[in-house]
Amino acid sequence: MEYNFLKIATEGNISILTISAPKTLNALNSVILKEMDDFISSLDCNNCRCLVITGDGEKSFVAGADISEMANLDAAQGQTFGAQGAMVFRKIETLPIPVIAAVNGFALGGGCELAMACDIRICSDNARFGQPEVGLGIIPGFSGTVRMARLIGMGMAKELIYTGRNVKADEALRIGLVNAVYPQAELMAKAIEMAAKIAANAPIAVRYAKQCINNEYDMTADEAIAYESGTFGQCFATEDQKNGMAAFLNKGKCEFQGK
Ligand code: CO8
Repeated sequence: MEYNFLKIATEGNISILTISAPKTLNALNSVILKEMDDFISSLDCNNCRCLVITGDGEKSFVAGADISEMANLDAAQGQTFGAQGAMVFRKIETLPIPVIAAVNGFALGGGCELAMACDIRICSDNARFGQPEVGLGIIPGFSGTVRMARLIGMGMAKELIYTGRNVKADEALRIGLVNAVYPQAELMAKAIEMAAKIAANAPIAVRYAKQCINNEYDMTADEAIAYESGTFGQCFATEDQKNGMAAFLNKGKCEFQGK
């Protein structure tokens, strides 16, 4: 598929999605969101074992939703635009395979929300995170009020969303918004290294782990424990489990087939 605002690359069984709208620091408009939806929906998760999302250039991951597109929306149009972004980000969050955000600069508004919809966030040392929406007369509309409190806790999420202040990479690391910070030049190599480590593991088990962590979040402890036990049991119906354990017992290494 041809895209105007996305660059797609593949390294082995890892896919790399680069959002590319240099004139607006990769801000998300409805066309880019549609292209992201098309790409996510068409991704072959049987062959691809991990997705990395980044932004083009060295300045910005995604500088938010496109303010020029939003400026004249009425309430109904605002809801439609918000729902479009929220739907695409939910597809990313629930994609069967893990998604790593390699945040290479500004991750503001919808950019921070996109990063939070990914499973794991790492960033460059020049990255800046923030939810500046209240300074524009709106609130985070791509599920930022939902995910930020879950990720970094209610108190810190409320501070960041009410003040709209920017968070530098070192603070993002301290508050758990990102897992690691690297020099800009090393970021993509580190993201691919992490993706390759994930991709070398048993893919069905990795999927089940993601499914468990996501789905168990909204369950009671008893429901969650039962859900994990059931899913754990399913692992024993895979060839990967048989081959992985046999390889361990024979002091070898397993090339998992995802069966
Ligand atoms: N939308 C549209 N254009 C943008 C955006 C954006 N979010 N961000 C940057 N641009 C454009 C600038 O207008 C500028 O264009 P031009 O060259 O034509 O003047 C170009 O990108 C370069 O930007 P700057 O000159 O401003 O670059 P600086 O290095 O001076 O500043 C910043 C970089 C700090 C990132 C600055 O551009 C900025 O503050 N951008 C806006 C950040 C922001 O407020 N983002 C949040 C937007 S709101 C949002 O994301 C809500 C999500 C939920 C939506 C729900 C819908 C209902």
